[in-house]
Amino acid sequence: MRIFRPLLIASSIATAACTAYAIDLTPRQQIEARQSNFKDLGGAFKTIRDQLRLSRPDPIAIEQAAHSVYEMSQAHAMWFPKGTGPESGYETDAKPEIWTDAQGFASANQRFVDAGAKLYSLAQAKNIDGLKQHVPAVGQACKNCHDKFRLPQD
Ligand code: ASC
Repeated sequence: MRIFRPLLIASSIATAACTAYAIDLTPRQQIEARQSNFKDLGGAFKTIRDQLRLSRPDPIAIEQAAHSVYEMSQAHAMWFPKGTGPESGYETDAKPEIWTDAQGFASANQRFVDAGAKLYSLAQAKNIDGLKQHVPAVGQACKNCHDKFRLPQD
């Protein structure tokens, strides 16, 4: 076991460093990270939609993208710490309602959490027909939140 101890310690330090980093982001860094995460999320969802349009969708590509969507669906409520709305003075489409209607935001979030989990489980099962049926529900979960909590897009 001794051989492995340095590795364990190294990985604990790395974990602690990452945690500290996430907590120490400034509002501006937090907003930029959030915007970049949403681009990744949109990209992963697009990969799935594009694959499902092909005559022979690639189940591995779908599963990888669905895993990304799933992970981001689990994490994304944490991308909105207090102080990262328009009051920060930085450019953001996040509406103040995210924080003033925390319950509404939590329930919109939960809808996406559920849709993301189902998406990933269908992808793991390589259930192409099930995915085709479920993808619109995922899009609706995105839209539901955007309609209430994101500034209208031009
Ligand atoms: C996407 C994406 C969104 C949602 C939304 C669904 O692919 O980037 O924001 O789907 O358009 O209505």
